[in-house]
Order: sequence, then structure tokens, then C-alpha cells
Amino acid sequence: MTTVLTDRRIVSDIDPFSPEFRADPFPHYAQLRDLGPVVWLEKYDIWCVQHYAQVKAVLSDWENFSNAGGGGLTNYFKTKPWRRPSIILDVDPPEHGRTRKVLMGVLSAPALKAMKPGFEAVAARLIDAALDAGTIEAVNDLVLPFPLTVFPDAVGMPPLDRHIMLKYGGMVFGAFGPTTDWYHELMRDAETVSAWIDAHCERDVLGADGLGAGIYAAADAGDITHEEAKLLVRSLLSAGVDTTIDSIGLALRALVDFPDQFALLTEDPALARGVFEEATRYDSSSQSLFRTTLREVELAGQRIGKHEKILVLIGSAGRDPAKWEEPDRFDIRRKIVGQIGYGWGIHGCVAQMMARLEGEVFFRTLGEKVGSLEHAGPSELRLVPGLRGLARLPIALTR
Ligand code: OVM
Repeated sequence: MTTVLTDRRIVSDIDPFSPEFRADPFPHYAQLRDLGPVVWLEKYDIWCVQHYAQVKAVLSDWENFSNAGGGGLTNYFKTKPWRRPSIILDVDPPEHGRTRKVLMGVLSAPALKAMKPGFEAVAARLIDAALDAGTIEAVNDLVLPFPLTVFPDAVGMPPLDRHIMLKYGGMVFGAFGPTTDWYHELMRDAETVSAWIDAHCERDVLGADGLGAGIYAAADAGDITHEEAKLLVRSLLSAGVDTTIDSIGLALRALVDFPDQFALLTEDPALARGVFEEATRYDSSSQSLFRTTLREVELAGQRIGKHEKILVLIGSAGRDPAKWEEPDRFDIRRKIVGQIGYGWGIHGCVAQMMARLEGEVFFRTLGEKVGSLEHAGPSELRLVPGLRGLARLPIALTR
């Protein structure tokens, strides 16, 4: 005899990848949180968690909630991955620890300290040019060139054709969500773009003192193989530019939207780190990620079957009133303990201290140099399925 447990799951037809949801996800997050701790999204046959507590619980429990099913909507236990899976994102312990340790090593505090003057010089040059222009489209004229310069510089990449990294980023983060026309269009160049990225993961194209060289040095030391070194460079090139471009762009928009907060920054540019930290909670590039169950589990009273996908809404966790006081207020002096915007646990963003450094340098320079900041037209979102960011942010700024 078999016992069939009645599955009284909470079902919703909400589509977190729809243009309507994505245009302003925050009221939709609140709606999902009101539905319950674990919701079944019937459109995609996936589960979804949206409260800070469950998001953290899922991300902390890697034994049940695996990364081997892939970082996006595609379930690698059932469907072939679009590229060779990442050896840091798409793996569980014990393999994960070894590769993660190598990236942790190259992204050490002294390594970041050495990058800072270069970041400052680029930020100063870009912000001076923006001030000279007076009115700019801030995404393409100011924000995008910052990570797209400092990050490949840090990796040790040659200066040519770096915009191809953005095409690859679109392919990587596009594959996190359901396929769209935008994604199909982008994938028409997939072969040439992937070949370019592949070539730039090779040791001989990377400078002798960058992050890339550090990863290959770990291979020389026997911590990983040389083939793994190449794939870890690929992880840097995959996740390193779109994420920070989008996060800095959204943080900048938040400052334009909240003039009182911008005024605080101009009075005390040392609040720059707070600007970026708060923006990472309030509105930033990484709103969601996925886990896949390795076995049947129970989560907040809901039974979840083996090899089922769970959408983990970290953007919603950042607005959960059970965790944050006045979560919808952008407050650069907020004391953030338990930041969830970089994920959590063993897969929490490995380069988060580098991202923070980029944000801090950018907004400190802005606070030091810019006296006024206003919208000069409507901002527009860019619709990469796996990321949130701006395509356009017209602003006017003065000294
Ligand atoms: C990787 C990778 C790609 C995209 C995102 C990511 C958020 C990692 O190739 O390892 O982490």
C-alpha cells in the first residue's frame, strides 16, 4: 500500500520573468510574500521562496539545495547545459571548495588594495568627462565604461574588443531565465563570442600580474589543473562586468531618485560604501538565483520532490519587512547586517569585496566631484532574463 500525502501547495500564476513583473518587481515580491513561504509557480513548474528567512535557509543548506542542477531556470539534471557548466557556480562540495579557494586567493585583501589606485584614476577620468558634458546618458557614457575598464584590467586582459564581454555576459545571464527573442537574437553570434572568450582565458593572452595570472599560478602550484584554471578565468569573464555595471547603474538611479541621500553623500563622500551597500539591498543587478533539490525535502512545511528547481528571490529578501526596517526606503546610512544581495553561504559572490571596492570608488569620486545630479529624461530597463539593470539613464550633473 502506498500513502499519498495530500499536496496542499500554494500555487500562483505569477511570472517573475514577465515584462510587467520585471518593470517593477517590488510590489510583486510583496504579493508573493503574502501568499506564503514557499510558492509553486505553475507557469514554469518551479518553486519559489521570497522571504529573507527561507532565502537564507535554502542558500545555507547546500546538501539539500544543490548548484549542480545549474545556476538558472534550466534543470541540468534533465536538460543539457548550453555550455560546459561552471566549475565553481554549478558544482557542490567537495569539488566546489577547491575551485572557490583559488578565486578567494587571487581576490585577497592585498590584491584588492593594489587595484584601488587604478580604479580611482578611471573613476576620476569618467566623472570629469561627464561633468564637462553636463548632460549625459549615464549608463553608456559613465557607468558601463567603469567596470568594463577596471575589471578586464585587473584580470590582465589586452585592451582590444572588450565590449565582446558584454555579449558573452548577455549569453550567460540570458540563459538564467526563459528564452526570449532578445536571447535568440544574441545567440546568433554565440560561436564567435564564445570563441573570443575562450581565447581570452588562455594564459598567454593574460598579463603577468593580473587575476588571470594568479589563477594559472595556482595551477602551477598543483591546487587545480591548467584546464581548470582556464575555466576559472572563464567564470571571471562570465560574472565580472554585467553584474557591477547593472548594480552601479541602479545605485546611481537611486541617488538621483533620493536627492536627500545624494546630498548626504556630497557632504560626506565617505558614505560611498554605504551607498553601494544599501543599493545592493534596495535595488541591484542580482534579484534571483536558483537551486535544485538533491532529494525529497521539506521546507517551511512544504514537501518538495527530488531534482526540483527553486527560484530564490534575493531581491525580495532584501525588501522583507520581517528583516528590514522600512525596507522600501533607500537609506545610505542604514546599518546593514546580513546583506543578501550577493547571495549567501558557500556560493555567496566570491568577488563581492571587489564589487564593493568598485562601488565605493565610483560613488566616493562622484560625491567628491559632483554638486548636483538630476534626471534628464526617463530611465529604461534592459531586459536580460537573469539580471536587472538599466539600458538608459539620462542625467544632468554639475560640479
Ligand atoms: C560562472 C558564473 C557565471 C555567471 C554567474 C556566476 C553569479 C558565475 O561562470 O562561474 O555567479
